[in-house]
Amino acid sequence: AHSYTKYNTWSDIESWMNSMATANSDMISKEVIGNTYEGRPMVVLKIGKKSGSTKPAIFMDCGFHAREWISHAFCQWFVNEAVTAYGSDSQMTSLLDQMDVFVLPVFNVDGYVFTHTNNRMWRKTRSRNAGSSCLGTDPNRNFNAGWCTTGASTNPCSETYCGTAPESEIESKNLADFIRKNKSIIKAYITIHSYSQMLLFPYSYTYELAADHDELMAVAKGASSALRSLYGTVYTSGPGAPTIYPAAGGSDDWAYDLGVKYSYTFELRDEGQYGFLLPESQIKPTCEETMLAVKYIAAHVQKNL
Ligand code: 0X9
Ligand code: ZN
Ligand code: ZN
Repeated sequence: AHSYTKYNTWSDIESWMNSMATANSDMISKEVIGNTYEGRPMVVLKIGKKSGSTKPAIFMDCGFHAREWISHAFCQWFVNEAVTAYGSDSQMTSLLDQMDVFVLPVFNVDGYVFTHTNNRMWRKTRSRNAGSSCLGTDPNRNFNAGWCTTGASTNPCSETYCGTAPESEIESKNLADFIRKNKSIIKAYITIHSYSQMLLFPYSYTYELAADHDELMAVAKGASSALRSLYGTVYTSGPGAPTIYPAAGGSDDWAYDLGVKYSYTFELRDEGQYGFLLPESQIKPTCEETMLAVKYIAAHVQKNL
């Protein structure tokens, strides 16, 4: 059964998405943006007050990397908070009145299933690679942003294999197609990873500063202090390359270069004590503090529409 304070299986997440959409049909609509390599649906939940005209939107995904289970947990938490806080929390109400939030709760569905059934530490997709017995591509090295020029590998057995071309993975292509199709309304792109407690923004494929560096940094610092205000969890903010490591082909850099100015990667708890095996007892505090940071970014985006 589904629980917000447990790491749910794909099957429980799938049923949960259906019940959330059915129970909140005035606020949530479901769209399948394509299927994964193994044929599972990539589901986007559009959350917002229904309106006659097209609304500007924020896009958020979770579960790029299969083993980063706190990421998947956060998207589910966010969807629930959004629908329950609407009408009582003034910021959430104003956000969902003015904007839609597209949430992709599980990007790398095949990988996530594999972490439950075979290998808890799996990271990549599960696609076959020609001429190799190693499976999978790192989806966060598979986007068209300095693709495979730094911090990525051409070896299919590597954890950071960039694939045969940008968007060679069907999951990356499905996401990129959806964002391209909705490019005129998407004002922010947020992608949730773990771990290391960082709030990153472009660029990671180069040390050059983004044109919007100062604003992106100011918003990241504001979001990080909002997060810290709840339990004292310290986040480091900065561009990917100097803050975590240079790594090309990420979805954040790709979305930014496409024109989505507010492009952020969260690296949630912790700093390595448990790493990817973050205990379920930390789901609630991690999600509650992260909500404050995401809402801070959303408020800034809204203010600048
Ligand atoms: O390496 C990554 O893809 C991310 N770290 S993780 O430990 N979750 O794998 C960081 C992504 C930062 N952004 C880019 N490299 N574009
Ligand atoms: Zn990751
Ligand atoms: Zn709450």
